[in-house]
Amino acid sequence: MKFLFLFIAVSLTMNAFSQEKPNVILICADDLGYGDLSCYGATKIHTPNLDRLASTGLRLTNGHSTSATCTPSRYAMMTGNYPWRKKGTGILPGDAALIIPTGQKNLPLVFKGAGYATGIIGKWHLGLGTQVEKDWNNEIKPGPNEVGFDYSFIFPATADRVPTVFLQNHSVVALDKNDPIAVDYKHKIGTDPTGKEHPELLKMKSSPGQGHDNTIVNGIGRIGYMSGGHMARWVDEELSYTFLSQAQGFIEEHKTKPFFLYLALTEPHVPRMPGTQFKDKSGLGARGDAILQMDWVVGEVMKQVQALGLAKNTLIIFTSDNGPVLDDGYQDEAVPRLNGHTPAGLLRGGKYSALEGGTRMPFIVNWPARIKPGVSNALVSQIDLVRSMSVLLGQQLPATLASDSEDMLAALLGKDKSGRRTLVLQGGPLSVISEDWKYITPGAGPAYDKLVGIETGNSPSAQLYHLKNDVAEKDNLAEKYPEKVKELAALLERIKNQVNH
Ligand code: NG6
Ligand code: CA
Repeated sequence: MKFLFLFIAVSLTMNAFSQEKPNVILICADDLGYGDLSCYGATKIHTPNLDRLASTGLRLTNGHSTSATCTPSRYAMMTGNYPWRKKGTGILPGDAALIIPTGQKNLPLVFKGAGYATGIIGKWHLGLGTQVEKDWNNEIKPGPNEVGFDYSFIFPATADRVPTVFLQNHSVVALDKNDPIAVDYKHKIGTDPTGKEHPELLKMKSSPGQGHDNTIVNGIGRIGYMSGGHMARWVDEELSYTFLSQAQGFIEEHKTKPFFLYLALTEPHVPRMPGTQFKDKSGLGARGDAILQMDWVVGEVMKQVQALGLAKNTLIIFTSDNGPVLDDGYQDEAVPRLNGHTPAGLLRGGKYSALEGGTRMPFIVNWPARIKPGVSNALVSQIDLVRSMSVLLGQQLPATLASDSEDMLAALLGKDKSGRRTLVLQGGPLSVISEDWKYITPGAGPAYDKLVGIETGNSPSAQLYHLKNDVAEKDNLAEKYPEKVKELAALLERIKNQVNH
C-alpha cells in the first residue's frame, strides 16, 4: 500500500514536471518572404493555416534571420554564433563537409540535455562528413545525428543541388548497392544527361546565366553532377509529402514524452514542383502554389498535434531562413504571374540583400498554455533560440558558448515588447540595428542583382535608416546624422571584435 502511494506521488510529480516542458516544433520555410503570408498582409494569396497559427499565438513583426541566405542563417539558429565570424559558412554545395562543431552545446543539445527526443526532418544544408570527398554509399558521419539530433531524415543541401536523395540518419534512403552514387561539383561524372547538353529533356527550363544546367534529375537541371543512385533519387512533387509523413511519424512516436522537432520545409525554394493538388491553385504560378502547399503541410501538423491532445503544451515556432526571390534559377513563371503580390511586403530587397527584405522574416510563436494571442514589435533573431530555450528548460549555457545568442524568452512569450537592443545582420555587407536605427556598411558590388532582380543593399557610401519611421528603407539619413553613422559603425566594430568564439 505504502508503495502504491509512493508510486502515485512520484508519477504525479513526474507528470507535473513533464507537463511544464512543452513539445517544441520549429518549422523553418525556405526563402519565404515577410509579405508572403496573408497574416503578414498578403492579399493575393491566402494561407489559412498559418493565419490561424498567428491569430492564436504571437505574431512578431520584427523577427529576423541572421543572414539573407540559407546556410549562414541555419548555422546561426543551430549554434547561437554569428556565421560571419567563421569562414566557410556561406551557401554550401551538396558535397560540403559538416560545418557545425560537434561536442559543443547547440540548439538540439539544449533539448537533449533537458531529456527531449530530438529530430530533424527536411532541408539540412549544413554539410555532412569530415570532407568533400566522401562515399555516399556507406554511413556518412558526422551529420545531424552527431550534433544533437536523435533522428534525422534530411536532404543534404538544397532542392536544386545534387545529390537529390534523402538521408535517414547516416544512410541514403533506397540506395541500390549495384548502382552506387557519386557526386562531383567540378566535373561531369557518369552518363546522365545534363541540362546544358540536353535542354530538350527539361520539363522546366533553367534561367539563362544562373547555372542549374548540370545533371538532370526528374526532368530538372541541377547544380552539380551526380551519377548512380537512380532508385534513391527523389521525385520533387513528393518532397513535401515525404517530409510531412516523416514529421507525423516522429510526432506519433514521441507523443508521450517531450520532443523537439526541427521541420525544415523546402518551400518555396526552387525548383518549385508542388504536388498535383496544388498545381495552378494559387493563380500566381509555381511559387504561389508552393506557398499553398507549405501552408497545408503546417496545417496537417497542427491537426495532428490537436488530435493527439498535445496542442495546449506544444510550442510551435514558424519562420523562414531568408527573404524571398522570384527567379532563382528556373523559368517557372514566378515573375510573369506575380499578379501584384509583394513577397517582401513593404520591405525593400529580398534574398541575398542587406536590406530588410533579406532578413526580416515571418516569425510566429504559438503555445496556448503560455502565450496570449497578439502581435509584437520586439526585435528578436533566430540566433536567440539557443539561449532562450536553454533558459526555458533550465539548461546551463555558459556565456562563452552560443555567445551571440541572447535570452529573448520573455519577448518570444509576448511579455517583453522591446527585445534586443542591437542585432547584426548579414546580406552582402554587414549591417547593425540599434534602437530603431539601421546602419549598412559601405561596400563594393552592384546595387541591383540583375539575375535575380533584387536590390542588394550595396552602396559605396554608408546607409542609415530609421526603421521605426521608415521600414521600407527609402530615406537614407547618413548625411543628415553623421554622428549616428559613426556611433553605429563603432558599435559594429566592437561586436565584430568580441572574443569568446
Ligand atoms: C545560389 C543559387 C540559387 C540557390 C541558392 C541557395 C545560382 C546562380 N544560384 O547559388 O539557385 O540555390 O544558391 O539558396 O547558383 S539558399 O536558400 O539555400 O541559400
Ligand atoms: Ca533559403
